[in-house]
Amino acid sequence: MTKYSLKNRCLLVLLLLAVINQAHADNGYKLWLEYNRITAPQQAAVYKQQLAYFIFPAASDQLKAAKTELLTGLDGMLSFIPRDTKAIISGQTFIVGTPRSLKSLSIVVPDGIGSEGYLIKTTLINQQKCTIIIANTDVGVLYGVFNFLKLIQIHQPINRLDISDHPHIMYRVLDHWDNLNRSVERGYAGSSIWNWHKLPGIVDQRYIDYARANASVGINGSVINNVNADALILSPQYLIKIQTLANVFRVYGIKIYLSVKFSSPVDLGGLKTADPLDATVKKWWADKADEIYHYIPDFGGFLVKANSEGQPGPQTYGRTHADGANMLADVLAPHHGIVMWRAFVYDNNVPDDRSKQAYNEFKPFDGKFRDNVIIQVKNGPIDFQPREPFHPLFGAMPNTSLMMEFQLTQEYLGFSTHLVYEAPLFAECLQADTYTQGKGSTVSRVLQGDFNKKLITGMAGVANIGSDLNWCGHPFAQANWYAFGRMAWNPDQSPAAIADDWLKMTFTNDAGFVSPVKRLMLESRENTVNYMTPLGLHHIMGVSTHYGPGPWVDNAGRPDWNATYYHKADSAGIGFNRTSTGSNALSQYAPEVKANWENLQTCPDEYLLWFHHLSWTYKMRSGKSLWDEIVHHYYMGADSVKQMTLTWNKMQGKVDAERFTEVQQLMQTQLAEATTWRDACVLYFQTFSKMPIEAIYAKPEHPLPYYKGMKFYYVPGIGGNNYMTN
Ligand code: GCW
Repeated sequence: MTKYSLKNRCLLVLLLLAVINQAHADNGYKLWLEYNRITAPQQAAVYKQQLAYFIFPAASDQLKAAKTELLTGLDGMLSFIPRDTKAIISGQTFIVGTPRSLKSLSIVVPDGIGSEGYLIKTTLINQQKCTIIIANTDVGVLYGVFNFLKLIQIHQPINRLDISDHPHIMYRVLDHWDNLNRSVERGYAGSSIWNWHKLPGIVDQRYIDYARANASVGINGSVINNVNADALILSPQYLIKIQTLANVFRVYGIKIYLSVKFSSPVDLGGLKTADPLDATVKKWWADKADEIYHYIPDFGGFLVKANSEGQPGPQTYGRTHADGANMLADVLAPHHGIVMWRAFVYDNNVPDDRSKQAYNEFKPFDGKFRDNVIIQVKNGPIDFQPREPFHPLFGAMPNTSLMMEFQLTQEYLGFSTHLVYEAPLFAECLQADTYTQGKGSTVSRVLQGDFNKKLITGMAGVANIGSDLNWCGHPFAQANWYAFGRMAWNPDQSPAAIADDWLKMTFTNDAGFVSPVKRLMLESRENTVNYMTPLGLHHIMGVSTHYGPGPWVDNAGRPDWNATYYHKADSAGIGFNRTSTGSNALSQYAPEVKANWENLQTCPDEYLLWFHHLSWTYKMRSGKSLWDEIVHHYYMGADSVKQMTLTWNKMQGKVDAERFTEVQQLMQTQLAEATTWRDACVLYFQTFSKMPIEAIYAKPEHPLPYYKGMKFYYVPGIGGNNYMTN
């Protein structure tokens, strides 16, 4: 007893506590596939009883992956592995597979599930009660297994199941803006996860875990390189590296796509031109396609940014977007590949409102693209702003396949220090009514091909993934990757239901945590709109870096990169007049939408300054003047971050200490940055309004020159050794 002094004993206790604490530490690497142990003994016992035996023959790589996942999940949650059986033991057996893999059981998959759907059902087989997870294909089984595991992750009963599900969108892809030097354009979570130098020899476990996470939400494609593409990606040296990635991804039902530089025949092939109508150019691309498919037989296709922000394209050679896209489509068609051609085009030499240019350039080509071309359109007509109205191209090209491009990486949403759950932003756009086919023609229905079944359908998310331990920089940014996958699978799912699942899978099922934090997530995007760009303001961030406020920016490289181009604040008022007395961008929408947004009585406050230039004293619905309303929104936004910190502080002890502290610190940073946004914008706009900030609000901490003079060095996301400041 006397062997240890009191001091030593105290040290031992401290050490033990540290070890226990360590056991609860969680760096977030496992994402929503934590498979947390179910600690309530009775609940665990019920699951174990129901899952005691299984029949899961797994011959293919995909089925093997599904089986491994299932066992990993059950082991993690229940600390138990089911036993293989041949005979069904009633009420205690589950059966997993396809009609082919389960041939001895004569399983029938119901109609409508398609090639990627699945059925999870409690049923009778040979008069014995069992649970089946079945699909037409191995990848369908994989999706079914992930969803079955989810039921247990979120503590659902599994004794009376009848779930049949299938994707509503065909191409569900992540777009990585990753450069070959491992910098990530607009990436805020470290460097690229593709370790090009070590490929093809070294298969990083991250590639596998990335693929697992994607498959768990149904993402079936990955564009692995930046749309500002390097032609080298098509060289044999890189194709062999890409082959290794493709081999990993294939097991999880994910196809690889490449962003290609339109001038590759010149840059890489040494040709004199990249004119899409030139025979040698066509041959170069056809040979290149054959070469790619030699390495990667199930290669998905190309993503192209053409004639946009300095990238080459068919217009460089006097040709059209259709000429360029169709030429590439023709070389991919024999291999069943597709072309995703971006509509993100605008040109400062075109003397028209930037928001109108994509529509003007693409609408005339409706019906002119090959069947394996899909036009990738950003959710709004400018550029992933905290809030934009839906892009007028949705519904406007009924004879062309259109896919959605959302941005998961928070280029305009506070990078990876701000907690912004993006599903409400996605849903707002997806549920917007385009009226292009009458009332109810929502963006979601347009994307699902409801108005032309022959089309191919897709949704892309610009990835927020990097080499950070927790993948996305902010523990809550993982929710945006997760939500994107869920909404690409079914665009009509609710942000609240997705947040609920994600919180339970990622953190805990404790209702005392899930319910307040879910509310916090659901409000977070609106908070950010309020402290950055309320009432329809947009594009007022720092130049180039896009970090922090920059409403004063008026000397950027191009006029349409200036903040002043967008807010048009002057002594008379503020806002961009896009009505028929202004740029008339509204004419690009269906008459019902145009009428609604053109009329100040019906235009929602959210879009007010996007479409209208109004006087500072304009009387808002609230009764306040426009100026007071702007100020109110900025203060409300920053204050809501303060509220968020208070809610989070109460969560201490409900989640692991590591992530609790990390989020707590991130929120303090967010609060400071939100306050900067508020003060800088209010002070700047006040130089035009000349109206006071109501006395109920705290005075900005510093005068305007202080904010204008803020310098930020080596801001992440702009690549290479670029050293740009605001
Ligand atoms: O939002 C802008 C970004 C660019 C990006 C471009 C695009 C990849 O600031 O960094 O380039 O959009 O979507 O092509």
